[in-house]
Amino acid sequence: MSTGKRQPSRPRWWRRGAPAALTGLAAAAAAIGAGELVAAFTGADSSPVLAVGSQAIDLTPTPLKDYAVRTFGTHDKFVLLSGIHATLVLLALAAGVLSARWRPAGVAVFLLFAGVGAWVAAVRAVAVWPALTAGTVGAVVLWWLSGLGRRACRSESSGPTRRTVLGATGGVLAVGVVADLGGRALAGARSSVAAARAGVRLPAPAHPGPALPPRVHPDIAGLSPFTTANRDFYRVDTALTLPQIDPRRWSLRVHGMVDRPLELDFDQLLRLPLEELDYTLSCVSNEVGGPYVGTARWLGASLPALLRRAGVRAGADQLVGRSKDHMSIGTPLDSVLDGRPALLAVGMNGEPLPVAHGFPCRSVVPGFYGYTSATKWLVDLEVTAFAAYSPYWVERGWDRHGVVRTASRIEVPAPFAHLRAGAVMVAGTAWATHRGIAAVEVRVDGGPWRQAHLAEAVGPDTWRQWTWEWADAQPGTHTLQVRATDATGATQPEQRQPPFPAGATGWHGIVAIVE
Ligand SMILES: Nc1nc2c(c(=O)[nH]1)N[C@H]1C(S)=C(S)[C@@H](COP(=O)(O)O)O[C@H]1N2
Ligand SMILES: [Mo]
Repeated sequence: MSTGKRQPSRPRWWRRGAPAALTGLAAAAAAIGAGELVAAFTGADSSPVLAVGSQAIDLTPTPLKDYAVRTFGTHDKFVLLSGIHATLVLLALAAGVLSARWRPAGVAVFLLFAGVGAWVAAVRAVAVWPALTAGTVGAVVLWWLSGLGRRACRSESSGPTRRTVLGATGGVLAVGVVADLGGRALAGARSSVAAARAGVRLPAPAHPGPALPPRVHPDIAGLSPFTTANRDFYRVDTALTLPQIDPRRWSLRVHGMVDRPLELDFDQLLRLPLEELDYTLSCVSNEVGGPYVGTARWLGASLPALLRRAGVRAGADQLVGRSKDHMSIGTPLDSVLDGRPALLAVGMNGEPLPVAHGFPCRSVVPGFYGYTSATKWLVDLEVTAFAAYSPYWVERGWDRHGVVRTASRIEVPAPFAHLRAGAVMVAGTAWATHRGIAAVEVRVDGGPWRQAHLAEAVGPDTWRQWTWEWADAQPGTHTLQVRATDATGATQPEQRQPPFPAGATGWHGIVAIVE
């Protein structure tokens, strides 16, 4: 080069812009860290990131939410939080660059954040302090770092060097990340009800469930067990952090169109005669052949008995359950009272309800999808009318009744399994909760339907497993399909419908390769 001077390898906007952007990132880390630390004392659901995330879930249009559950399944919340964090990173980088040009601009971005966070907190009725602290800390830190940066640029001999600015930025970033992780760990430890749950002693049932007949489960490798272990039970809810309810501070209010409103604490609930119920719970969002279904032995008090004690008034046709996390779930009242074993459940497969499944109390009403019957973290029951109130999912367009549709799936062989020609065992599960399964049929390559062998039934409220021997599988690629008939004689329709708004329909099929 003519000057003999080493040319900068990167353009000027990068040399100036990248460190400036980093100051924005560091300020954001400090802000989030401060917010989490304060939230550790004001309650986990006041964390600004979680509050904004929860608000986003509630504002998400139904088709998008449906898509998210379908595409990301149980990871939908992780995807949402990642999206929020990615958005924050981009905004923070921009705030850093802005404040290098004009210091008040970056500060304004953080104050705007504080405003949005505080507004969301107010709407959700959680503490506004975490959001206000976060915004203020972010604004002050960015003001300070961008000041340092300017003075370094003017390269006053006594002023800070570029190295000092980068060091300060890195230090703030590290402190922010540590505060974030620490705040979240502290919030978890402070609010955890793990110890309280471990201390719960469930009484023996007054009405124990009969032992499961041994032949409810065909012993075939790859077929799901009849009873789903708690740790394998699907989880669907809108909770970004699991509500932590200390049973000693829990109570259930029963009110609305009743003659004698009542309130019941956990000890009183446990003193009621408890029943055991084997019951298959399923989610309306389950696709044909999907995994959002499970069977457990639930233990709980009779829900209809409690409603009778309160005295249901004429004209009521809906029972609305509300949870600690403000979910509302409405069930047709005549069904709850028609003699089916509806429960206020406290136990699941021999232990207190896991926190993820509604500890300390949830409802279950056989025959209905979870979204119209199975309120987790239940704290309030209101007897009302459909005309008077639309619960959360109904407000978002889902069918207000939510009666479980007949469903069946092939579990063995697995999709695209490579099989040896000859005799092949086909097996799976079918459910039509509260109606019961009367028949399951299987067909190969669109040929005639063949009756599957039904394993023993426990009752109409649980799924039924089935097997079918494919006697002479020939080499080639084959399609296997299944359909079930419920105890009313209705066979699953072939026509495919998506889960929205009343549950998926259509036959499940798999492709198998016979060699
Ligand atoms: N509080 C609360 N209860 C809830 C929900 C929820 O989002 N919040 N989701 C419902 C839905 S859609 C289903 S399918 C079941 C799932 O129960 P599980 O997670 O125990 O399997 O819970 C129901 N109860
Ligand atoms: Mo669901």
